[in-house]
Amino acid sequence: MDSSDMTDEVLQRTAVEALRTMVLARAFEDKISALYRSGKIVGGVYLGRGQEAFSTALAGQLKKEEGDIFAGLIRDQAGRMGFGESIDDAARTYLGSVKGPMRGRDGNIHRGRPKEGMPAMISHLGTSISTVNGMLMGKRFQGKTGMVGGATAGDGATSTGAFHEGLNQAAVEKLPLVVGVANNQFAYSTANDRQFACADLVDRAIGYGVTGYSIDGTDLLESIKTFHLAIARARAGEGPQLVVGRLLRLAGHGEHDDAGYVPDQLRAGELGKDCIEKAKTQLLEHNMITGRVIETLESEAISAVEEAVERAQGEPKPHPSEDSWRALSTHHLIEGMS
Ligand SMILES: Cc1ncc(C[n+]2csc(CCOP(=O)(O)OP(=O)(O)O)c2C)c(N)n1
Repeated sequence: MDSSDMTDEVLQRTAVEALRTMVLARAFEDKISALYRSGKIVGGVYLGRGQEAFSTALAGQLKKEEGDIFAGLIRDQAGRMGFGESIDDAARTYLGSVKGPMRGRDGNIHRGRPKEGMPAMISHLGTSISTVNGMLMGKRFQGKTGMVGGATAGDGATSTGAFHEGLNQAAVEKLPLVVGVANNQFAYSTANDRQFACADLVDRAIGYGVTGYSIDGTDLLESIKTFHLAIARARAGEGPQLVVGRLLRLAGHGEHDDAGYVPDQLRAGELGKDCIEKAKTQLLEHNMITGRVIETLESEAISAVEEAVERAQGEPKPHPSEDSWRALSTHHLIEGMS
């Protein structure tokens, strides 16, 4: 099995859909950033700018209707949308609307729809691996087969005990897990050379006994082909797959951070290239898309974001005494209580 199993037609369809998702995620995050700067968002705002290609190349190729799972992190707006999260779900959570999936009670990025295969994000780095393991094992115990679980981690998350335990457990259990490690060179302000001593994080794959891939995470087509192969192998029972993408976050750790610790040389180099601009050029060169379609994707994304934000802004916040403040981690969330 190799990535050439992907026909030109499927590659083109996947790439155009991925670009649509990337453009939508960027438009949404640009809007959220502007709202944050004008004091309209409570809590922190963390963006995935520069990581959209890698994120959606994984999640956009998972099939939630077939029982797949995706556990994204703070840089995975594009992945969430690629997996099927609506702009309304995202906008309502940032703006505290009671109509959002967390009913306006949980912060910004801590949202999900577990019943639909998307667990709410846990901040503790590395823990999403064991969350997905548990969901996959649960399905296994129910006799369900054929699904894949995707999880993401930053370079910093790979140094936690939770990451190690999760990946080790997935390898021992031969779970159909695909982990996308977005190596954006920094864990907050700590650079790679202060985080780990191996040459490439993919070197760890052999220690866990899992298949590893090291790719340019700013390259959409390379990311799609690699995740296509990794997902197919996981689905075919070949066990966990670890994909490490080299990239750079084109934002601060959060919108409160000016990322002054990122050297200009790194920003000016290959990793500092904007994956969306790169994808547009790539798709145009391969005759997969026209300039006109790109313009349409962009204008549709801006309108859809404006409409969703306006809707969420007009909706009520949770009522302090009349609404239930029961924790959303109960079975009510799992069962899809709105
Ligand atoms: C176990 C744990 N330790 C520390 C933190 C605080 N923290 C939040 S984000 C972050 C940096 C994460 O870096 P990385 O995993 O590379 O992801 P990135 O933010 O670069 O996408 C840290 C240290 C945490 N959330 N969990």
